Amino acid sequence: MPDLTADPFAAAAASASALAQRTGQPRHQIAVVLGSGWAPAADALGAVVAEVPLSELGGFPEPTVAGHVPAARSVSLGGTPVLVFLGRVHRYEGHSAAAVVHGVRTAIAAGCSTVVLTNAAGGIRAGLRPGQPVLISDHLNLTGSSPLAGLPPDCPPDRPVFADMSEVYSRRLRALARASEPTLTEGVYAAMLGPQYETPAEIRMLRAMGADLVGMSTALEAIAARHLGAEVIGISLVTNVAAGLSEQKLDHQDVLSAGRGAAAALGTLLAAILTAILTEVRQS
Ligand code: 8IG
Repeated sequence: MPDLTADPFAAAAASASALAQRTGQPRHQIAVVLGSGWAPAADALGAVVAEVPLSELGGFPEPTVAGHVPAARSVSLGGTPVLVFLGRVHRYEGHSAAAVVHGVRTAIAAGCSTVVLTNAAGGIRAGLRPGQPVLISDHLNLTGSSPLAGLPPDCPPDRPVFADMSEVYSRRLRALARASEPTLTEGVYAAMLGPQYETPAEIRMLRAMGADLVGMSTALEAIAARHLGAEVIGISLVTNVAAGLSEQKLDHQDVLSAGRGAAAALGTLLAAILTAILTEVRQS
């Protein structure tokens, strides 16, 4: 198994080859990363072809939470192989940026040209309410890290580390998503390192910087996917109003229960968006 730091792309290719072997699917077309609260949506994404624990693919960090086995699921959505990650790891857990984006790099090595990133987030913009899905229009990477920092020269060849980020979240895919779900609004996602939630002063700062949503994931994966030329779409589930914008204190359990309430609708939404994307691919 190639080392994640020495050559993350060789590591991703090795994981993709293990994935093909264990799922029986030589290629996948779309990758979906399910964030907090989104796991129940997995069952709406198509018939399960295979489910593989990430520990069998190499390069993924060992799970830290007992009883929870992170896995990748291969599903067939109307015959198209879709790769679904039933969870992710974060920088705040102590993982490197390379480890955080290993799933996305593996998916792209496995053939995915589209990456769908989901997360749970705090709502900063007035009017965003818990339970509401929001299409990510752009991000502020405030994590202080990048998956492109420290890459060996020419690794991979023909991919500049000074990657263009002028359209991280595809206009084309966002238009397709809005066409299939006209009530979807869009917002700018601020990615923080975490794991603590923000102070009210930090939320005022983020709002002044143009953020509508705040969370602790997604941006690094989106950067890694764009660096490799994949098209990206991101969806946040608002699970709480950001700090200082309501009377309530932020509590992880409240955040989780807001997610549970929205779970069924999220599956329907995600399946509709994937179907719209795939229909477009077939017609073109
Ligand atoms: I869910 O309010 C969720 N994740 N940083 N702030 C940050 N991350 C979050 C929040 C939030 N809510």
